[in-house]
Amino acid sequence: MASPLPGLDRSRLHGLPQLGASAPLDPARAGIIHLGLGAFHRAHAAVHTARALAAEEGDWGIIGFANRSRSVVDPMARQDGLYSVLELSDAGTRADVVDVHRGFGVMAEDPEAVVREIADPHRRILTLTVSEGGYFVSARTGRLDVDHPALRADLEDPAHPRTVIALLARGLARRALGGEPFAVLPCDNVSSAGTTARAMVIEFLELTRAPQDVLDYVRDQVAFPNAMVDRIVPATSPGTSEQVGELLGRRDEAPVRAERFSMWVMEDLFPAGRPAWEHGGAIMSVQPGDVEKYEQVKLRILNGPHSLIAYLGALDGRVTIPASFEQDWIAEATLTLIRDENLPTIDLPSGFDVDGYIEDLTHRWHNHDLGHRTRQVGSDGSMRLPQRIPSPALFHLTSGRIPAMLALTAAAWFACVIPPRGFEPGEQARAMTDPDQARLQEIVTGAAPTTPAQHARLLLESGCLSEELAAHESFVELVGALLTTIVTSGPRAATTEALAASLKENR
Ligand code: CS2
Repeated sequence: MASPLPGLDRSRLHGLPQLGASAPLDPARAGIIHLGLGAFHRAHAAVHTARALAAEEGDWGIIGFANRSRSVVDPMARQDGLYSVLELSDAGTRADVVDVHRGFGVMAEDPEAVVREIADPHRRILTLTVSEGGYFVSARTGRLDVDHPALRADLEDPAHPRTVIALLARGLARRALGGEPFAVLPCDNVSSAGTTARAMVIEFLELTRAPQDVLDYVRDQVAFPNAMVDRIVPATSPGTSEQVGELLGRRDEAPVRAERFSMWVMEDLFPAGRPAWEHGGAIMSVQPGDVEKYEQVKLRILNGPHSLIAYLGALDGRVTIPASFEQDWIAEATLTLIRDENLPTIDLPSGFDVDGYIEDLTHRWHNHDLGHRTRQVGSDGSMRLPQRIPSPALFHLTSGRIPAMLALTAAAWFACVIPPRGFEPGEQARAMTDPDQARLQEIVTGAAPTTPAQHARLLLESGCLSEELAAHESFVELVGALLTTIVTSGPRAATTEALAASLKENR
């Protein structure tokens, strides 16, 4: 039997391709806190930060907190904070060791540690990847979701915060005592994520009757830059460690895999300083308002259509995004959604090459080596689709046109995750998870609809995408008709029907 590979640690880094500062980073002076230490952060912001540090030194080590699980923090701590990023593209496969993390914790186990870190004047920026649900925005009101049980518990007992919004509020309140400026930089696919996070934190502070000087501090001294983040990062699989082992000759227990493409555009609002991210591949200096335009590009050209590929593909039995996107009918549906329905709703950033972005994207979706799964992209639709469907759909509906590919996205989501009684969506769809699945299922079970069209109506009228959208009868009817076709004749027939109806005038 071959002898096991040596593990990854600082004494064995020599000769490996590395990303990070050449000078040691002092954990006590690490300038960044990250909440949500998962694969995306480690393949995206951490890589850009490590590259920035390689170009220009600074106290920008990262203290990383996982949400609940120890599955990443334990091996990373054992490996001196090191891990590798396996890059898979048709330009080849490579692995680099990233060296930028200097401390670890688990939010659910020790929330007070997060509060302490935020109050520490050496920390100057907090980055966030907590997914759409972590912002606690009500899809109904656009304000803080005060009906959410976890948030309600924090509102009742703000001294023992559990949710990210309450942790931020508590941490910033303590930091206000010293008054050092700070920046909170969200890195999730949420529209105007910085502005949104700021509004939720301030609303939380107001609802919990925070002192005026704390509110003044957060309003005046804490920046919440908006940002657009883009890199496809599938979940790490057991094969990732094997591939890294072959490339680096080391045993890495916490690798991540990603495509080659990576983009990060952010507002340059960092009152306490920042890494030289412009030297680490990020775009910093854009016109005012442009970052939000980049966010819309990302949500409507990539994320929304990505969901459509995942749901149609899963219903067609496809395991991965590339296997799904290489079906002609799925590609046609996706490109019609991008070009005809979503693109006209976007105000493009100045100088942005949208055709180039779309061309790159179709290439990225063909990446078989990456093996991004339809079940992963299709999960958490109840959190993701409210960011992806209602605004562009309303843009057309209010002008009397039918956004049929957006309706198809909703119908295919229902078919996969909250299927009508008696419809079997298949193994890939069954494997999709969603925190709201049981509640949505209950809505339809309780009302016992007799047709797929009634099933779709009940779900839409529950406001699961948006109450405003559910008030458009033509949209509700079309989602019902498309769900009926999926059930009776399959996703391909429903796609043909949607393509024929796309942007027809609604008379
Ligand atoms: C995907 C994103 O799962 C999803 O919803 O659309 O995770 C997507 O891969 C990234 O945003 C790409 O930047």
